[in-house]
Amino acid sequence: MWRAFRVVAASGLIVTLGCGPAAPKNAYTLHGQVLSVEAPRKTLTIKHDQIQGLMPAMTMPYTVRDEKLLNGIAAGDLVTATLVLESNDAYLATVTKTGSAPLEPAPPDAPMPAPPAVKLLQPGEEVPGARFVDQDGRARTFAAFKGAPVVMTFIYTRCPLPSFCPLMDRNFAKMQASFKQDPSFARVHLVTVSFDPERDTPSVLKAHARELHADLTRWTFLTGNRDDIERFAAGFGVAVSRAVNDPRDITHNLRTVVVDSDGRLVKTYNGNDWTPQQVLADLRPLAPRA
Ligand SMILES: [Cu+2]
Repeated sequence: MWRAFRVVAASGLIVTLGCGPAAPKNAYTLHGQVLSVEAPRKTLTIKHDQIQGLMPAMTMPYTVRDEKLLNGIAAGDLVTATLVLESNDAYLATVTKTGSAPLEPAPPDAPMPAPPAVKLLQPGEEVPGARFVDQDGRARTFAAFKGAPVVMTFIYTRCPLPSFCPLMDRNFAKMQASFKQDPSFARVHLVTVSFDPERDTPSVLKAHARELHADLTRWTFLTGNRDDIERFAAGFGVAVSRAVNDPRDITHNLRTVVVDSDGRLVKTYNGNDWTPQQVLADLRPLAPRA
């Protein structure tokens, strides 16, 4: 009897899977509350619970490919959504409203320091000095990169979404490959700064660099004192917030900057939709004069 039942159950499972829409391989279910909806950018920010097998509780912006999924979804809605991860992208394939709840006001006594009151650097302005520690544990200053154009971005290695920090890494790896093929980029240096220095220690960054096949003579990974890094990063518009009760819950934006060989800001890219080709075009006029 028991054996027969198991066979039926097993075949029932096969039938269910076989008849459903092709389930994406890397699909995860998330439950959370919508904090904001940005329809023009097909984006909604969701504060969600742990996603089993993928990431801890987190507040993240997620995109949808089908904007109709955002119809009727508003801030405060409780939702269940399907997050699909592809090697180069992440998007929500379903968003289902399950209820709604008042949005939690920010706790009045949140120990989160206000974002450092840092003036946003303008093109032509010199990047302020800052101290870091590199992937080999050596003290580095930003000023030491002077003499070569620099492309710099800000990430954390545990970022779970392929379209965020890991995309910055992939773009940098592509640029590194282009630099090797074109002598006019011979002296350009890549710099990746982690804004999660507690976890991104020099040895973690070193392993990360190895995974990316980074040539450490051309690409430096920096960590250091968290407050110093946040202040430095804020000058470029990088905003990082960490949940009060779970500092692993990092919400962040993306900024990638081009700095000339005199250490002056040339250009800032916001977000994740810049391409290596755009940055190479920015670098061409900066190539060091012979
Ligand atoms: Cu990230």
